[in-house]
Amino acid sequence: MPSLFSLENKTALVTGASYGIGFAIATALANAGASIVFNDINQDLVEKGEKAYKEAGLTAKGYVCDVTDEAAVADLVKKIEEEVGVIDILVNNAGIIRRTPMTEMSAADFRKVIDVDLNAPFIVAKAVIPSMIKKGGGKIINICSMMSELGRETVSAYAAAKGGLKMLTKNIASEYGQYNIQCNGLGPGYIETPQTAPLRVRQENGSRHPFDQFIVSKTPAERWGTTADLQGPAVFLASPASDFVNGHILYVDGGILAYIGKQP
Ligand code: NAP
Ligand code: GCO
Repeated sequence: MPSLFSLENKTALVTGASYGIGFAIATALANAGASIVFNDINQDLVEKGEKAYKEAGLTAKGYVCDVTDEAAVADLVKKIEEEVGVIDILVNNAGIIRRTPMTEMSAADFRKVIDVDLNAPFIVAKAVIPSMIKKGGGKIINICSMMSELGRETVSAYAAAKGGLKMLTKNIASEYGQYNIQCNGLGPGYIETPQTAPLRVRQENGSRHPFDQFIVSKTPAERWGTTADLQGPAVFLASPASDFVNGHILYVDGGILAYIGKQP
């Protein structure tokens, strides 16, 4: 009996997966048996990603594609279906953040974050669902955030996008569950990646960044997450083990959302 967590004979597209969380998730899906395809925004990043997968002993085919470009995404999905196969698993991972006080943020910057972090998951999901329906089902995993549930200073666009992504996840689950498509969110806590590097940079006196200390104090696990912490939950949401899990946001945050915080 194949494992409930086997992804053998499945094709998985992970967006923005040359490094960071996307790379870790794609690696886990590959180790569970999936064939990996990924995209990134330029050829250099795609080549960097393909080299990294090869060094990890994995095969992954990379494509250059800006996930906010609907025509480019349609071409990407067509090319993947011709060259690799129908996409069984989609991980909408590509994302950006802009940390600026809202009253100082330009509308253009706000729109850019919404475009990558919310509009693009819609665009890519819309492109892969028709073939999933024809094939008899599929898995969509949207990478949400603590900011799908909480706000904080300077991340208004990102929180609006990730909050919207939570509801887009629930709506895709509602609209396409009848076709055996499960759409769920994976909500990482604070994870050590290039995106959060500015929040962890050591101070001149060698002390940890105040935000670094703050996050550790707000996390029952008393540490930042690593991309490896996300691998098991991602395989679960991509596998038959989660066939009756739909519209759920699985938070992988070390307990941040459960914790009121240590008494001063
Ligand atoms: P990251 O290190 O910044 O990587 C994001 C990836 O997405 C990069 O490869 C980036 O390429 C790519 N990308 C950005 N815009 C794109 C576009 N328009 N088209 C195609 N690819 C694009 O971020 P990360 O920390 O790994 O985060 C990955 C996802 O997890 C994001 O959705 C993020 O919001 C989410 N998340 C992160 C954390 C965390 O603590 N790190 C926690 C919760 C959720 P470039 O290098 O060209 O930008
Ligand atoms: C920030 C961080 C967070 C993380 C993540 C938390 O500036 O607050 O970048 O937003 O990226 O989304 O789950």
